[in-house]
Amino acid sequence: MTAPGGMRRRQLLTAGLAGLALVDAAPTAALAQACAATDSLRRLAAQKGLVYGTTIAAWQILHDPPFIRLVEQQAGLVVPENDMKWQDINRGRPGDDDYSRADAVAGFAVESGMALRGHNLLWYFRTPPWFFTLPDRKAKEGAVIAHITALAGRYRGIVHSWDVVNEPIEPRDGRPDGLRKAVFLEALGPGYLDLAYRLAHETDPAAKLVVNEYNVELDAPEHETRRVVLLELLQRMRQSGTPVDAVGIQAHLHAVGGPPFAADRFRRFLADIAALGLTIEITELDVSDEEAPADIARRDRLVADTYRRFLDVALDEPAVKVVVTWGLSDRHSWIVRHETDRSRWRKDGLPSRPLPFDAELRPKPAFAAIAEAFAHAPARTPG
Ligand code: 9MR
Repeated sequence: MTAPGGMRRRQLLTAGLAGLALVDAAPTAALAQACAATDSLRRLAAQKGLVYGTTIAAWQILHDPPFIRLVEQQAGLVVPENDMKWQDINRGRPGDDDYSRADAVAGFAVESGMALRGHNLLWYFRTPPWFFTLPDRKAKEGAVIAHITALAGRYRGIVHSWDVVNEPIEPRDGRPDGLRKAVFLEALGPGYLDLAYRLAHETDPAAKLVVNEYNVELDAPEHETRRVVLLELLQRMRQSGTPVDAVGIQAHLHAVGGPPFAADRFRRFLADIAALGLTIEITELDVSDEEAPADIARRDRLVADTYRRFLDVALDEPAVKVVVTWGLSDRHSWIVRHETDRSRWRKDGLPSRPLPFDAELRPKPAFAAIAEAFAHAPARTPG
């Protein structure tokens, strides 16, 4: 990693943690035992030229030291689950930005020698409410430019890859180009993508620029359409010289229910992305168990098998360079927190178990499945 341009590394950490009481606690005996018995996903991934990472949050750095120690043991990369989203940085009026949580995550990554993913510069779903009330196109373009310049500029030189535009496609919206009819497209037209990627590149030339998308891995007409539309978008971006380096595949999977994994089509899809000269990052992998049986051993087995089936195919593609799980322990997961659609909650009210470590930070079969997938993956050039 090169030296940061926006802020000095030490400044990032101290600025982010300023004013907040830093809790520190000795590791529990149980955690120490589990860690000793557990190889690290970071090391297994690195042996194959892969980077393994997880989400974290600033409040976890401050208030959950045992979890953070597990992150330091297991992950080579972190991504703020929410702390860099526009609406999380700006909770008030234009310009009234609070980067303290984002700074804390970035500072933690730097201090721990981990790579940092930037998530994200633009996402229709987390745009501050005032943006929608700006009077005209010029004002909206100005706000987008100011936001990207400020956010990408602040962490210049320390971000491994930026999700520049999160979730830009939605074929169901009916446009011939498959783009999502949402705030930025409506305000600035389809050219907003080129504007965002060019500006991100100018602001932080070292960061890889990613198009991050979901629902592109199953054997279902909707997923097939999304694969086609996403490839077409990437082709257009390559042809027009829009600076894009990688595709982020979120991969929020389900252990039971819904369409099956489209192993062969997904394999071809990854090869098609690679043929465009792009790398691939698995950016938000988790496995929800809402329709799996209550019995924990059976449930954990089904979740683990889902991780393994998916990763075995994904990691066969040498353009895949990064695997991020959307959380590391069931202690901190959007699925367990019920931030998913109500239809996706377990009917029996039992807590979900979607991640490699349980809520007590003990490794689960999902951990072993990911470890084995890394161990069996072909080696690749790091990217
Ligand atoms: O996990 C995130 C959850 O805590 C937030 O409430 C939600 C809205 O900001 O975003 C979740 O993360 C999403 C990610 O940023 C983009 N892809 C889908 C993820 C799950 O909704």
